[in-house]
Amino acid sequence: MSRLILVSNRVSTPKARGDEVSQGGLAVALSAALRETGGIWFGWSGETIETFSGEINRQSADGVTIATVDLEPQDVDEYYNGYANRTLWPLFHYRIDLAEFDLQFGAGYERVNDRFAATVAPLIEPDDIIWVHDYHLIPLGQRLRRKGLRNPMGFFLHIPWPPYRLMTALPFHRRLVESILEYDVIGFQTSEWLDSFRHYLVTEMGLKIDGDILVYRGRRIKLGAYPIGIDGAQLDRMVTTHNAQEAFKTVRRSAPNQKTVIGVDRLDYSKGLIERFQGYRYFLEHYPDWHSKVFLLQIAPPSRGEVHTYEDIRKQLDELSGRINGAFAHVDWVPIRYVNQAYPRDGLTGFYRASDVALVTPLRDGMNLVAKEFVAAQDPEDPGVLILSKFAGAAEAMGRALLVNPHSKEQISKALERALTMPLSERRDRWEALNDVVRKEDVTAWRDTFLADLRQAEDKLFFATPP
Ligand code: GDG
Repeated sequence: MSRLILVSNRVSTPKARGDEVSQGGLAVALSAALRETGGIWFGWSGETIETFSGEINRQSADGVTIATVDLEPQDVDEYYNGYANRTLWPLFHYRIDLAEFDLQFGAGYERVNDRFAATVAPLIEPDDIIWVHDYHLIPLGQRLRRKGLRNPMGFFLHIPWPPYRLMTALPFHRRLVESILEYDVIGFQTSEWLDSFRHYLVTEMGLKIDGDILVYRGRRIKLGAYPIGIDGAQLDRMVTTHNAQEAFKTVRRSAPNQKTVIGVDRLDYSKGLIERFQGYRYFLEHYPDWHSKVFLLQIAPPSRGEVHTYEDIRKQLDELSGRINGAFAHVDWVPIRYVNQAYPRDGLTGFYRASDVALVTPLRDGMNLVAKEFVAAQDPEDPGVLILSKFAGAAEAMGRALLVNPHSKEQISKALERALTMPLSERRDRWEALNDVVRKEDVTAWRDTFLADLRQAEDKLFFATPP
């Protein structure tokens, strides 16, 4: 089988071999695929260097090479903090009000994609297949093609694809979309994001799509939805570890007569944390019987601190959680425990298991793995209840969760009351259905389906040489 070349903005390097605590399911699954065929995982080191040199930091083991490059501070500002996280991220998460359109960002984005292409191209052999990840690197395939590479290339977008009209608000949107059409397989998390992409192709570009195949300039491109998932077996192992059990006991002992509602999110405006806290406050106002009997444990490790909108949301959340606690707390009860630190993955699974309800209420989310991790970590005899935003990609297959509109404090509040009083038989029934989905649509299925399609491109089933 041909070697696999993975390219993503950041590369996951395990601290130790088989270290499950430092590597998430996605990294483990991709590393395993690399080990099967041999290959390279390429990306930014996370380090900066005064002048870009293209010098590669390498680490090789088991036929797999981890290769990274350092970027200039200006690259990081314009490409990573700029175009990726201040333009595409907000726009693709429907926050056009937060999107910044700056020519310098676009120039930096293209420059870094060129730099990535120039650095990785010499490492690629003619028989390799290439899999590029996420919004940071949309034009990479095109840049590799310009260097004469004819390898099968696939692209997977981890975040939503915005509706047609929103996409056209991006200056030079067509240039970005044309670059994506250099791949042979283009994958999205859900059929909703895929439909938005198709809508753009048909309406804006007048293209015809035959089933899931787009014929573009004489080439056949496969378009698909590939829902990402978790590694269920990894989670099962983690939940039985000492750390997980300690974390479980810490939560249970800290409030023996209270129910636990958990939220776990990167501190990001797309995760709907403000709306979640407001929904929880509404619940406390309307169901006073629950005072002293429930608390919300919100774990929210800060991310992207260099982008000012993230500072803003952090301030708002500090204030709102403080105000809610100030208004409702008693000497022996704090309604929100708002924690701004990251926990090790194994401890996190203990928190999930100790919780009665999870509030997963993003305003928009490509998929959302927390929803799946919470379900997989439950005790089958006495499972907790998942409250899930209908705007998370995960909702497409997890219809047995309590689905809510995350903008509606009434719906969040009602769902909380329903979840906290749900009879055991209903909890089990819903959990079994959800757990089936989580175990079936797991990270291995995601990876293997995508790679199978990419290998079909290799066999020229989708991929045809221009006439
Ligand atoms: C993007 C897309 C898509 C969270 N807190 C801690 C911690 N986490 C872990 C969770 C989970 C991961 O981070 C977050 O994944 P999500 O899927 O929820 O969200 P994004 O980070 O926005 O990811 C998303 C995903 O890519 C995959 O395609 O699902 O839609 O936005 O695994 O457990 N991990 C540790 N400590 C924490 O405190 N160790």
